[in-house]
Amino acid sequence: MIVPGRHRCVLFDVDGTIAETEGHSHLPAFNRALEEAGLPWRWSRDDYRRLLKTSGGLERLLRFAQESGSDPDALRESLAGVHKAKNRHFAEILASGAVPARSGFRDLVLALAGQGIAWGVVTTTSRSNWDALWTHSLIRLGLPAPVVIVCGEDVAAKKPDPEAYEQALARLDLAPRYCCAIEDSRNGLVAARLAGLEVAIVKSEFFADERFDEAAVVVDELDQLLPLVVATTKGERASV
Ligand code: XBP
Ligand code: MG
Repeated sequence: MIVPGRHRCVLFDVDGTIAETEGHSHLPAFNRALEEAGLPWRWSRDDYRRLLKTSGGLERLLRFAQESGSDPDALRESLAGVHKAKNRHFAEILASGAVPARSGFRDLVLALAGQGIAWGVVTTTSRSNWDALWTHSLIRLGLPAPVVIVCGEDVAAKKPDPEAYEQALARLDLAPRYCCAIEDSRNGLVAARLAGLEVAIVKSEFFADERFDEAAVVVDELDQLLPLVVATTKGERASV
């Protein structure tokens, strides 16, 4: 699926793909922000697994409000405040160094770089969350910087809409056949496929049981993509 000689850039999703941010940081950050706001809602891991079907933290809060019998429109302003506080807590958790990159991420990006393949970021999380992950977990890995970064604020429609991937391709000025995507969720898979990209799925904590039929390959860890990329440098078949 990763094709040296053709592919110029591998586009990485962030949450769940580069790092297990959802359970380790977004979920506790949501619960801290809800408590701080004086709301009675607390989310368990099972609640959060279900709520994650909705991309976007604010959208997730609005959905929960509706499910709880509240009027989401009446709560939009206060929930926007809760969401902002959630991202502040998220940054604090990241600053404690508690959320490393997933196993194999560093080696994979370096192996790609060794073949002249750049990497980029296509996420529908907030830019501040990407910045926190980069600053507190990724920068120390000594990687080349991503050549494109698309975040939630850059798009009108979040995954599974293809807009974020289409925007990345437009900024790179590349047709889909010159790139591929690595995702962990069905929403991300659908977004990338609708933008015309081949997709590798790396299973993550909350999405491991989703349907990934349209993926070119499904692995448990990023490490499993590495030998296939390295093999291609030895002149073997250039396809993962
Ligand atoms: C990420 C999301 C985000 C995060 C929370 O989607 O859905 O909403 O869970 O971030 P993907 P925000 O991994 O598919 O890009 O609160 O900043 O939205
Ligand atoms: Mg994800």
